[in-house]
Amino acid sequence: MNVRPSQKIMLSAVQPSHQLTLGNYLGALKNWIKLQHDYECIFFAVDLHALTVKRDPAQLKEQTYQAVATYIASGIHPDQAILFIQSHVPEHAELSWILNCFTYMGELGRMTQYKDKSTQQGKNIPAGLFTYPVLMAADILLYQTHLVPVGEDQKQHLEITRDLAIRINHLYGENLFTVPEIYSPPIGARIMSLQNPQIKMSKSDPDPNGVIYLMDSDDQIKKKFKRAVTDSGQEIIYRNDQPGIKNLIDISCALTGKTPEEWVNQYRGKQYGHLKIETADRVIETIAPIRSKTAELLKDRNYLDALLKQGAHRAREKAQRTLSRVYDKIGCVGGRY
Ligand code: AQP
Repeated sequence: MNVRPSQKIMLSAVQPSHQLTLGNYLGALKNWIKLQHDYECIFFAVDLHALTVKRDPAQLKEQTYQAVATYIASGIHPDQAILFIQSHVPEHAELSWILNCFTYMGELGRMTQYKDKSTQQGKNIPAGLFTYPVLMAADILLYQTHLVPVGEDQKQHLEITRDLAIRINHLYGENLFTVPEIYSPPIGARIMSLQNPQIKMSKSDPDPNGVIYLMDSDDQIKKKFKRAVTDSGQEIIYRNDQPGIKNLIDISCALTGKTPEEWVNQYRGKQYGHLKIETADRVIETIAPIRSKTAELLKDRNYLDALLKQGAHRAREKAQRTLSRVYDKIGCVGGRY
């Protein structure tokens, strides 16, 4: 069956595990906004995913609202996209259990994010950290999603999602699930920490100086860029063995659409300090309006609650359609929906 682009589903989400970062914006949100007119869009805050690590309940609630407000403040159209909170749609957890029964321990054990996060966790690793990619597969397959825009770090989880869809479709002889495509931006898919350009910029980095949060003040942003770890050379070049400088150029490219060569030419004969200060200015230009719009939206909880309620309702209609087909195909007695 041919599907017109307007009928295709684009879906993506962010964990409200902390305030959103410049990495989340450049690797994910900016692309949601760019692509939103070509798809029917589903965006949500994955609070159940955030539970894989111990959280302060009040903070998790606040950051969940903040994530949704940031989507809108960044440019997602709230009257067009389906916006909701993952735990408001119980079908995610239901499908996740079913998918767990089709997922192999070996494939989950190979996930880089599991290896990294379980090492940080030490003893008593929650099972949820291990099965996280299965819940993510449920998030996506529930809506017969065509396209998932994500940063580089989530590509491996998307591959498992695709494998599961293909495996289950093959077992039940029918296209139960749409096999989703991955969209990762050519630049900006992996923004690195400003303090350690060998690791990605992460919301939950214990060193806040490495992370630009979208709610950071102009002053904080300037200070963080000023302190950014650069390399021992003098020249501004774009090379893997100069990861600190490369990261600053990548940030400028992702913000402006210019190429690394254009920035290198622009900074010929200039010093690292110029690049740091001007990258901070470019970031502030983008982030400051998002920050103030987010703060404004957060003052009106009634508006956000009404929007999220409507979003969950629209999402459940779609989710229940998939889930009832799945129950039927795998042998559970139907009739519930
Ligand atoms: N540094 C990054 N560069 C580019 N894209 C990034 N993303 C995350 N960090 C970067 C993309 O943002 C989307 C939402 O990510 P997530 O919140 O679901 O989980 P994550 O990938 O684990 O993000 P964080 O910031 O590192 O969170 P914590 O510290 O809580 O684990 C995804 O599309 C992701 O690729």
